[in-house]
Amino acid sequence: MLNDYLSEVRDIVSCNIRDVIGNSNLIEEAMNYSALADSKMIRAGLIFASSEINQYLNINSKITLATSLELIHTYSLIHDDLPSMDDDNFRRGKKANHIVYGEANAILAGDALQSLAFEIIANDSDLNSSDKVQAINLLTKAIGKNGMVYGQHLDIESEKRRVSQNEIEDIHMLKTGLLIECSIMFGQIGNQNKEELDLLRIFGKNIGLAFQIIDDLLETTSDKETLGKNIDSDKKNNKSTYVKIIGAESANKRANELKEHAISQLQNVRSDKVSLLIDLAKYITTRKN
Ligand code: GRG
Repeated sequence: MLNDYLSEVRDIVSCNIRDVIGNSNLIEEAMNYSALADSKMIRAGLIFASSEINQYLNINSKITLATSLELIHTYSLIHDDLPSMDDDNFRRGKKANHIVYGEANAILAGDALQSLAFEIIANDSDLNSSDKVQAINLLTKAIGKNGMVYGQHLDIESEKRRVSQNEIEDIHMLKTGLLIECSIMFGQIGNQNKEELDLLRIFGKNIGLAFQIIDDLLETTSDKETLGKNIDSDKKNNKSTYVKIIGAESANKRANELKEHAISQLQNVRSDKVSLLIDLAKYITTRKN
């Protein structure tokens, strides 16, 4: 059921990614190479599931917002793999972008994916101006100098020293969690109910952190083929990970606590359509890739 749902989301969003990127030059080719590679599109799935609970967004705007977020996520992965970042040569089951297109073009493809993510929100014909400002605000806060980019900086910094559990939670929250939280809030664009928004924000925050803890765990328990990326990356870069700091068992326990805390928020959301969000929260802590 959830697999069918995610597969449908992937089909719809991939189709739009193809349309908005186009294919008329090498940078567009490099953008397509990574954006259309095999991926879970969990963030797009979360946007659709979040919007399901109160239906403020129409289908076109859901597709725009889901595409925008997946473009940003792809940009972050391309840049994350660069020699100056994590220096990885394999991503989404194939050679990393810079291995195929060269470092300069990979940087440019990432940059272009980022600007395109904002362009498609600005050009959406169904969102009103205030919705667009809200979406752009949510996204810039999640990915900018106090969000994902800063998380990446702290992550690189953490290679040189031992960090505490609190510090690693902060890094994970910034680097990965905020974009997942943003997915939940994207699904709520148009909702003015502050109480409901607060509950859903906490839901997003908790599953976002759980997602990265499971990512750390999978690097130690899974294999390159299943994950579609190198499994020795954290070790090679001497990265501080949740598993390294508190051990695999405690990390798994913490991820499950976060999932339960997330799901408990939904009890106070007045909607009978929260089951997809619950299923996605469970999927995040049981996923195999
Ligand atoms: C600005 C030069 C410059 C670089 C920024 C911001 C950044 C680089 C990197 C962000 C940090 C990052 C890549 C976090 C990764 C989080 C994560 C768990 C990625 C994997 O996500 P999945 O499992 O992957 O959803 P798929 O391939 O399924 O989409």
